[in-house]
Amino acid sequence: MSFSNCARALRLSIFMTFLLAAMAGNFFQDVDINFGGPRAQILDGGQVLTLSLDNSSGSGFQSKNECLYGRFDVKLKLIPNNSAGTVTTFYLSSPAGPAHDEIDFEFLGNASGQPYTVHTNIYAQGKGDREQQFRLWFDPTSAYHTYTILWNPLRIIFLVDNIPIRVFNNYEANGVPFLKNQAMRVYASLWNADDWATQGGRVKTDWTEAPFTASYRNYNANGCVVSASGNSCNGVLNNQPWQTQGLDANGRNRIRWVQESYMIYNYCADGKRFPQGRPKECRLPRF
Ligand SMILES: *[C@@H]1O[C@H](CO)[C@@H](O)[C@H](O)[C@H]1NC(C)=O
Ligand SMILES: *[C@@H]1O[C@H](CO)[C@@H](O)[C@H](O)[C@H]1NC(C)=O
Ligand SMILES: CC(=O)N[C@H]1CO[C@H](CO)[C@@H](O)[C@@H]1O
Repeated sequence: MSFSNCARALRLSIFMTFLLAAMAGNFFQDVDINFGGPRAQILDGGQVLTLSLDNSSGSGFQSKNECLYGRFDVKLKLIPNNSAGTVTTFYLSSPAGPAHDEIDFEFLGNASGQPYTVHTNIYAQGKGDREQQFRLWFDPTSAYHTYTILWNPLRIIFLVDNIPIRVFNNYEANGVPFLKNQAMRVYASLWNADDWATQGGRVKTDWTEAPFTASYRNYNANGCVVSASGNSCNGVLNNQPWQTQGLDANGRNRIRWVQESYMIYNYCADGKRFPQGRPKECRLPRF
């Protein structure tokens, strides 16, 4: 191979490596450990991040970037065996404050052999109270599965292995606040919540089994990054599929299947909680 071919091959391979890194995400480049110090570990050259919890602290990470809209994917393998009392999370949040926005995926642990609960919630301008909970159709502790938060100007979609489980439509025109003015960071954490998480707080964390560990990989944030130099989407919001994504007929069939078979709590169906009437979005089309 001549020198110039070689240089070209080298340039090409550097370019390909960069391209793959940009597509696959790399925890060293994309996130900061924000609590728990050495309980959070980045492994395999940035491909895997483990969080652990012991009797003195949990741990967590946050994205370096803040986004206004995006598609955020991660593969997650939850704590095996007895995870009672623990909560593992993957969520978006704007800075804390009385009008903050937040989109939550929380995984509530359980005693060995008992099912995890997937807890979801959405805070718009400081107000949450929009919980929906699900069981999973697989064991989330035996292998990695993909959990996705998709957030565009039209709706928010929660997906598990690319199957939509929940949609929150933009019903601003009907007076329901939507998340559209505040950029958010991605967060993930593992912490002790044995005062409420498992079977209403009756089953406590068994510290003799600590440390508890959950593993994340294939983190991929594809969003409009907001920084001092502007917005990376430059106001263009239709050049990538996620930016206008909704549910097609297949997606609607799948979300119906999930909600009929695996939803275990829906705030919209909790009449006791809303004696003055259910929230407005609950009276509008679900997807
Ligand atoms: C925490 O766990 C360690 C190791 O098992 C143990 O030595 C220590 O006493 C525990 N601390 C508390 C506050 O329970
Ligand atoms: C744990 O298992 C019990 C019994 O199957 C179930 O009622 C509960 O919803 C499960 N999840 C949590 C987080 O408690
Ligand atoms: C430490 C422990 O109890 N590990 C067990 C967790 O559960 C798997 C099967 O679900 C067992 O193979 C491990 O021995």
